[in-house]
Amino acid sequence: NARAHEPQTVSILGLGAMGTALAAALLDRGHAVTAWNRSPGRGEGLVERGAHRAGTVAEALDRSEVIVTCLLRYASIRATLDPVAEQLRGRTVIDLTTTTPDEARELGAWAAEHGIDYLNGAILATPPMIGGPGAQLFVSGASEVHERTRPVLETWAEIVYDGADPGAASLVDLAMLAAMYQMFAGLFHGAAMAASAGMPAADFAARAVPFVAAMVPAFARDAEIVDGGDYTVPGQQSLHFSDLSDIIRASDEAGANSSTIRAVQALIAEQVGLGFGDEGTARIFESLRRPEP
Ligand code: FVH
Repeated sequence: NARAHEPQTVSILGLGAMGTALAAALLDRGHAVTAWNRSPGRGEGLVERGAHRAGTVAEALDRSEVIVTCLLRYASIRATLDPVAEQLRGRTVIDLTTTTPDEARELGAWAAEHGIDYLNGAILATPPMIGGPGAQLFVSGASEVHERTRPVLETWAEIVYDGADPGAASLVDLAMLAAMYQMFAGLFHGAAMAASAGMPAADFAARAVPFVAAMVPAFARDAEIVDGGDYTVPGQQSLHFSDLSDIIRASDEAGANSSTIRAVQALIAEQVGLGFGDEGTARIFESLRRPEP
């Protein structure tokens, strides 16, 4: 429980929507915050709530042992931290910018080279959710750094520690976002098909949301089959039975863009073509675990 810990001193670099929310949550819990942003006019209200506004990155670093970066992309982290690498020696950087796993690993190697403790974090929340229920933060990097910074991390969200590989938190974050975006693309495709008959998207949503919500938990069983590696487990729908050509024809007849459903059909066809048509649909995983043929 973050409230049970001593107040910490934290510098936040990057006062976009997320950086501002992170700083505000720290202030709410009594931590001392120094805030810096590349351009003026961001981080509204933080000074009034008690934050110190640093005019330079160097000044922000001077004031805290723990430095949080919440910037836009990997290049912006390096542009901000490279010039102050020596000043960061012996300090701790928690990077909450969205990065790929390899970018996080590269940043970890850069930090180690300069004697900087580093933790990678991936936020699964919108700015208004920070500090409230439902916000999650995946972190990875040295367990000692994770343990030591936990009072700060818990100010923002529920923490899931993904282990010592700095890239791990980014990998799980982006894997979950990949799943989410593809699920939404499927829903929009369904709405586009229904729209051809004049159905408003809201009406489609009212019927599709409960259906999809009821189907999603089945993924947990599919996942067990994937982990077991035996796709012949009884009770599954077979790949032969999962032919999607009716759906594709209906989509074409509706004049909708059928590319998303064709992509799923291609994954099924790949496994059927390899002779696995009698096995369960969870075998689609085998088409997805490698690059496209
Ligand atoms: N907002 C959200 O819902 C998502 C939730 C999931 C995680 N993301 C990630 O958080 C990072 C920051 O997102 P953000 O929402 O705060 O983004 P912006 O409001 O656009 O602010 C961007 C800040 O980055 C600064 N910045 C950009 N480029 C540079 C640079 N080259 N050097 C220094 N700072 C830079 C920018 O500064 P300025 O443009 O105001 O000067 C803002 O402070 C992000 O990785 C999300 O993927 C948020």
